[in-house]
Amino acid sequence: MPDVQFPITAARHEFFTDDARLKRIHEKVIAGERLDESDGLALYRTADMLALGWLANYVRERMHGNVAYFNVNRHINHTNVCVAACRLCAFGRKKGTEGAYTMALEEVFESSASGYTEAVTEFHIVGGLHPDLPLQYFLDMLSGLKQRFPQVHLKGFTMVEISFFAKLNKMTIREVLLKLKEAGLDSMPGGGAEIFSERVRAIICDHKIDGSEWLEVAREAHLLGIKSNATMLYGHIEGDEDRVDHLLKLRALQDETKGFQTFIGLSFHPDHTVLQHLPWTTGVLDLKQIAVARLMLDNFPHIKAYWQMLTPKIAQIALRFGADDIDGTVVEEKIYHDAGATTPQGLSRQDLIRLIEAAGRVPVERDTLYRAVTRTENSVTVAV
Ligand code: V47
Repeated sequence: MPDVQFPITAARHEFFTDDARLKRIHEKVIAGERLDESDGLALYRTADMLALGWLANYVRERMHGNVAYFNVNRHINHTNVCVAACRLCAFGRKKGTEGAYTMALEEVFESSASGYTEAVTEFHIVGGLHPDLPLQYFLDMLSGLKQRFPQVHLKGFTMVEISFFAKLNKMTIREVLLKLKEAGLDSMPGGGAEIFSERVRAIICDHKIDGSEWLEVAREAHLLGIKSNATMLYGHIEGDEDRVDHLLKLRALQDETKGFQTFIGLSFHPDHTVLQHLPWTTGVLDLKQIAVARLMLDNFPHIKAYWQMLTPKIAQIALRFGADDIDGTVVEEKIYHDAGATTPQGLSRQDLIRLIEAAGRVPVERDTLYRAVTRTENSVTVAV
C-alpha cells in the first residue's frame, strides 16, 4: 500500500459483479494484498469489463488520485538496419536493401531540433541492431545531444540493443552501460521485452536475446542507478498464461531492484510483418491489458496507455481503467507506423491536455522521472 492515500472516486460507486473470482480479488485489492498467478488468469478471463475496470481504477486512484501524466518528448529512430529478422517487426531492414537507412550523427542532431516548437524534455532513442556501428557512434550521439540540448533527458536503447553492443564490442553489459551513462544516457526505455515465454519468443522473435537475458540487462542497469521502463507485446500468438508469466517476472525483478518506472503494454500491429495474417487487437483486449497490468504490477509506480499504439480515444478511456500516463508528443514515429499504425505521428501539448481533461483527469506535464514540469513563456522548470 502506498504511503500517501488519495481520495478514491471509484469508491463512490458500489462494486458489483456476478463473477465469483472477481469477488475474491476485490477483497484482496481493498486489503492491499498481492494478487497471484491464478488471480491474473481470472482477470484476463473475466467478461465483466466494468468490474475489472473498477478494480484497476481503484488501485490507480489510490496511487495517483485524479492526476494523469504526459510529457513533451521526441522519438529518434537513428537506423532501421537490423541483423535480427523478427517476425513481429515491420521496421527492420537488412543492410543495403531497399528502404534501409542510417542517420549520420549530424542528421540525428538536426532532426532532434526540428519538427516541433515547444521545448522537449525527453529524447526517446531506439534503433535496429546495426552490424557496423561502433559503440563510439552511440557515445558521440549521446554526448553531442547533451552538448546541444543540455536540459533534455536522454532515454535510450532497449535491453536488446545494449546486449548487442556488448557482443559486437566484446565488452560486458556493465562496461557498455557505464560508458553510455558517462556519455549522457539518463535512463532506458522498456522495449524489446516482447513476451518472455520461450515457446512464443521462438516464433515471433527467435533472433533476439531470451527473456532471462532481457531481465539480466535490466537488473544491471538498475544496479548502476539507470532507471528503465518495461514493456510487453500482446495480441499475437501468446496466451493468458504467457501474459501472466511475463508480468510476474517483471514484478519479481522490481521487488529486487525498484528500477522500473513505467509498464507499457504494446498492442501488436501486424501490417507488413510476417505475422500479418493475425488480426489487430480489439478495444476490449487493450483496456483489459491496461487493467490487468495495474492490478498485477503492484510495485510499478506507473502504467502507461501509449496513445500512439492504442489510439488517442482508447488511451483516454484507459485513464479510467488503470493507466495514469498517456506518454508524450512523440513528433515522429517509425516502428508502429511501418506496421500499419493509423494514429498521427505526433500530438501537441495542447492536444494531450485536452484528451486528459476530457477524461475528467487533471493533466500534469512530467519529465522522464515523473517530476512536474512548469512552463512560462521563455522557460521550462522541473520541480525537484
Ligand atoms: O521493442 C516492434 C515493439 C518496441 C512492433 O519505454 C512492435 O516509454 C507492435 O519500446 N507491433 C519499441 N509493437 C517501442 C518501445 C516503447 C514505445 C513507447 C514507449 C516506450 C517507453 C517504449 O516496439 C519494440 C517492440 O517491442 N514493436 N514491432 C509491431 N509490429
